Amino acid sequence: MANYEPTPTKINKVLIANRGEIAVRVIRACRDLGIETVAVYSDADRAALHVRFADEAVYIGAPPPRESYLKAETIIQAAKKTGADAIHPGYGFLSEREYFSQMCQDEGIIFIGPPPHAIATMGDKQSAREAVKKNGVPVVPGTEPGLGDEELTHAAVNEVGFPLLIKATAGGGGKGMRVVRRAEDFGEALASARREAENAFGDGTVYVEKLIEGARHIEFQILADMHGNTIHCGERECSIQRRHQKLVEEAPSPFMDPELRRRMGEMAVKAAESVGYVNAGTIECLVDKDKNFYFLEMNTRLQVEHPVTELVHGLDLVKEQIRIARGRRMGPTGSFLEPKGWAIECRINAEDPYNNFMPSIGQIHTILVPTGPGVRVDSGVYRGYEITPYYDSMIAKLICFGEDRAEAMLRMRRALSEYTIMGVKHNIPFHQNLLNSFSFMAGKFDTKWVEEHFKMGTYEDDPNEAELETAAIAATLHAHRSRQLASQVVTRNERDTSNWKWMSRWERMQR
Ligand code: MV4
Repeated sequence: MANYEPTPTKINKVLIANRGEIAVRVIRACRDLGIETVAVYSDADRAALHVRFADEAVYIGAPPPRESYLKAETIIQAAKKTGADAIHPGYGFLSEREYFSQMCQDEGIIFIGPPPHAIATMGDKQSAREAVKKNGVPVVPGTEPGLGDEELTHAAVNEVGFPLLIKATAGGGGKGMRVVRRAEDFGEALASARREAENAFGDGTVYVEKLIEGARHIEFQILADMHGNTIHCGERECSIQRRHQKLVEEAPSPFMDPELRRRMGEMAVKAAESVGYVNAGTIECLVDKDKNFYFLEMNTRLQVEHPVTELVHGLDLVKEQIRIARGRRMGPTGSFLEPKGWAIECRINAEDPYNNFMPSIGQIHTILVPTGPGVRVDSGVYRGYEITPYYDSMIAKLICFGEDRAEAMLRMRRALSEYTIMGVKHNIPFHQNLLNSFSFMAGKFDTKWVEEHFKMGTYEDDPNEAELETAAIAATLHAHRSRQLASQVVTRNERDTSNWKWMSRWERMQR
């Protein structure tokens, strides 16, 4: 199906069309493979780590993405000028633009990612639904493409039923989504979803799905080469999120069992095959309490959270991407890889968890980065680095590995307590609170849990630890006072429990 030339081609130099930690990550894989690298940078990134680590760097414009990292033509020219024979798009920016994959192909530059048609089909949420459905993949019951307002309303009321969800066809990130619980609210919700989609994507097309409540967000990593091999590399649990921003991911999912993994993995491979997918991709699924699962969408790029998969499957996904793009057979064989051990990733954002996750800018004047057994840090910052308002607030990913979930969590607690960042506010205290939360420890959470049940500085989800409440209140007061004293310093989580206490809670919970 793939219309790529499957004879191996050389890649001697890669241009990375991205910035920050992911650009650094890709440069590292290239270095490991002996491939030269070209960074691109905006005015805001002159002193960025990806510029320092690459062999060459090309200036591409002003800080706003539209004037630099989204300028496809300028980036292609930079590749030609430096003699790069391939482009890695990272995530975000141009990574899921069909035209960029096509432009690379037209210019004889290897795009380290999927072919244009796979990006296009999966980018349109309705054509994605139709494509995978034809291949026997379960989707949430919903409406067909091409319905006008009247037909859509009729189908919503008479076929889908309530509660339901209106979604934007061009969707993503929850934009243009509306929950509707009563027939009389449908008309208004439809109009406002259309308006929002039109504003966000320039396309007001929407469709309707049955609302799946209390579900978990579980995604499968896919690798496909040009020789017809498509495999999955297990799942990631991504339910710990806030306003469609993931905060913590883990692999495997605490909710998974081998039989469910086998069935969902098979489904994920079929979904990727339905569009002739090539390279790395992710199948996003919803899984309800009864373990019914549904395809939601496919992300046609390398994801932020790919390291947790790398750690439990012992592979380097960026190396595999490059190998696949060269027309080689992928490294891993067999259609299934069993996870070994446990990995958790905390996204370290320059956001204040005590103030509604408000983004913070400024200079990092002090930074101590954790290391030690089972700790990996993928970061784009260093001492003296200036965090600007132009890009997203994620400054690093802290990824911990252990033999089992408890060891991974204990190492994460250790690493979080070592991590010192001063000069900007950051969300390390959020992660520390989360790792002490009973629901998180028990793996009992869904996609709404952080927004609706988790509270900073309390253990209120914990029925057995009422005695810690007082300490928690004292710590909150202390934190508040300290913030008044030094507004750009986030205080440590002073009421942090000892590992002995943590382990005894863990053991109580396993019963
Ligand atoms: C859903 C859903 C419930 N039912 N579809 C959110 C963005 C897009 N990726 C799909 N999303 C959802 N689709 C049906 N039929 C709930 C969500 C959803 C969600 C999904 C994954 C991760 C976080 C989420 C947070 C809120 C809603």
